[in-house]
Amino acid sequence: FFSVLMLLLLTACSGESTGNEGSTTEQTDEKISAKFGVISYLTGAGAAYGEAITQGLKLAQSEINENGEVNIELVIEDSAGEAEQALSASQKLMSDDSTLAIIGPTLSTEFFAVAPEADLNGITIMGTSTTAEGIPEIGDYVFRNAIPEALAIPTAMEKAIERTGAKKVAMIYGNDDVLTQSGFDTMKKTAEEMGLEILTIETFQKGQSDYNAQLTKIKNTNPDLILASALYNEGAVIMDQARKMGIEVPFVGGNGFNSPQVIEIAGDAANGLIVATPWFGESDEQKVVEFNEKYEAAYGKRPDQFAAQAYDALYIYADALKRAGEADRELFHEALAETKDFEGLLGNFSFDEIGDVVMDVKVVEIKDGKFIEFE
Ligand code: 1QQ
Repeated sequence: FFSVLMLLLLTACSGESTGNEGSTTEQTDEKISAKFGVISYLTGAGAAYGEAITQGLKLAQSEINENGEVNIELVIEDSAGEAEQALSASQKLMSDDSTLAIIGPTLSTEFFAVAPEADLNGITIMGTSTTAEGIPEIGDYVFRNAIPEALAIPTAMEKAIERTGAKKVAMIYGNDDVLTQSGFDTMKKTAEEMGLEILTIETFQKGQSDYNAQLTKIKNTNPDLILASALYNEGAVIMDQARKMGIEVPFVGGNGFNSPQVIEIAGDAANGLIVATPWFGESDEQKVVEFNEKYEAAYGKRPDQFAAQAYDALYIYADALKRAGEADRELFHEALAETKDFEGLLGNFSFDEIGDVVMDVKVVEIKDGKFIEFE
């Protein structure tokens, strides 16, 4: 009898979202349920990015659901950092009519494969870590809450140059990844605009383990500073090998370096890395301290930038869902696009008219094995 009653109640509540199996809590009239698809880099060389992102999402999910206004289900798929796998994961998610919107994938390389199709299908998609040039421009349904390299890198470079007085720079970047290529383009343009002398430009590929040839050339040009655009695995090894060769100058890195994995892999060799980020984990701001504590209690480690951005992203989605009033793809899209002055963990957040980020960025450096504020 009870289950029949529940069924009647559910059908009476809404014709929309009856697919929330696993939800045993009582339904109230106002409660909106929604299913979000997540595509994340969970296995392979850059899996720490995806691990942080999904942990940030899950922490936010449990808080949001506990709060009771909306109920969010996350369906998480692994992309392994591969564009093709990300695409098939997204097709699986999109073919489910009850998927309201998508979060991810992790890498810009993957995102450029997935987002055009989501856009074509009228499914909102938001990157929480995708910082290459041109992401929100993919289409009307495409958003991100990660700071674009075009904004982050010049901020980091200006501060680094101002403080070190560097005039001559060497550059190194991965030329087989959308983000590392885009970060390099921004670094080069910024260096030219700042009147810096570019001594040499070196390239590498994903998974490379020996940078001796590139670093020898860089060392011989005697730069004041190195500009590096890399994901954490390659970036950390580059720094490690550079220090072992006696290259002591600071590095300015792109978003790939915003992972504690750089310190984990390179150890002391990571000291002297300068990078821009909206996240400062050592902050004594109440909301940051609380987030650190909750995250550490849940996952046994400190959160990083990627966890923080994903955490905010789900709150931004939940906020849009509330304003949409129901789990409808069109209403959700409209509500999300109107996100303005959202107060998140990372501060005040709005979308601009194309779905790109409007928020502040900080510059941090690695010193004594920690990301500290770069004054
Ligand atoms: C991108 C990035 C990466 C560092 C995400 C993990 O910024 O691919 O756009």
